[in-house]
Amino acid sequence: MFRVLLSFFLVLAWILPGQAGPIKLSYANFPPASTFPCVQMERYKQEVEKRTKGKVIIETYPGSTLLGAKNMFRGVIAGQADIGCLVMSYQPGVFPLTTVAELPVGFKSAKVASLVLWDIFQKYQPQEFAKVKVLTMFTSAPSNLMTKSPVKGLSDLKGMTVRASGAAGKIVEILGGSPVALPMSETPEAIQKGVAKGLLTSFEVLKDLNFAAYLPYGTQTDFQVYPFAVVMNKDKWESLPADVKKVLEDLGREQALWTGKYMDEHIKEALDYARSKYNFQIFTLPAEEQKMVQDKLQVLIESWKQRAKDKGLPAEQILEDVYKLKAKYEAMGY
Ligand code: 3IO
Repeated sequence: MFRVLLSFFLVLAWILPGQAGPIKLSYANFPPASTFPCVQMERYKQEVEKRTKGKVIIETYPGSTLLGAKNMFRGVIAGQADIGCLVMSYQPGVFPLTTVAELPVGFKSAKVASLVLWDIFQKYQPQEFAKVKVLTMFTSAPSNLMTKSPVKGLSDLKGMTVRASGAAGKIVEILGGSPVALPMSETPEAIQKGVAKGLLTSFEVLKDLNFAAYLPYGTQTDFQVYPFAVVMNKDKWESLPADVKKVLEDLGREQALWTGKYMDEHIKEALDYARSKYNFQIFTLPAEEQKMVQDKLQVLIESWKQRAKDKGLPAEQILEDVYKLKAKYEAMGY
């Protein structure tokens, strides 16, 4: 009798944790906790936990502690993390459709670019994300140069090693610099060791990764944005109850907008910090060079179109939608 009871309780103890108690989800991120992809991750965690009334708990892993930048997508597909945050620009060729968002189409804010990216994703439901559930997407703010020595014109950029990935790397190359393609998580070391003498990304890293201490000069170029996706393991997604799925579905666009807004506002704060603490100085390219740069960068749009067409995507239509959505959100005052 005792043995029967014992095995009964053992079986119960084995079953119960799977039934009761909150659903725990791990969320991996590649850059340090101070950076905007991790700030949005903490906000996402809080909102999900609040809206599911504690039914879901998200455990966050910033700083590549669970998955790094380069194995984020694979790792989430394989189930090493339930959720992961990735940058499409870090894996050339893997995201032929959503890399439309990293083209130099003249985005002026992260808010507009993030909403455009989300809408394009929703409309085209690209095959490149078929193996995961996409929870949200957003972008960095338009990229600017941060450098060890001032870049007041294109001649100053000649041969300069500049950390930039994806389309940003191609921009550096087209303009005569020498791109160093590394994810943001490996950039502080590259800058400190002098492997790269500059950086092409949004200005908020001056504060969040303290790059202002190493790179006291800026050039306002507003080139392109880096597109991000937050993805969930598909089996994990399918295992979630309907009410939890609804909370996550409802949060997708809202999170894109929140993150874009946070990014745009945080940049002002970071620039104030860099100016007052490190006397950070910003230059702009001469007007005639700005025009020339715009013309030279058109080749990126053409080559994206060709690659997209090769993959059977309606490239012209996608690009037209990008311009239309951008104009729409700009007119709405975003
Ligand atoms: C970025 C990535 C990680 C942390 C902060 C960041 N700010 C802008 C980006 C965009 C990006 O992916 C990159 O590599 O510049």
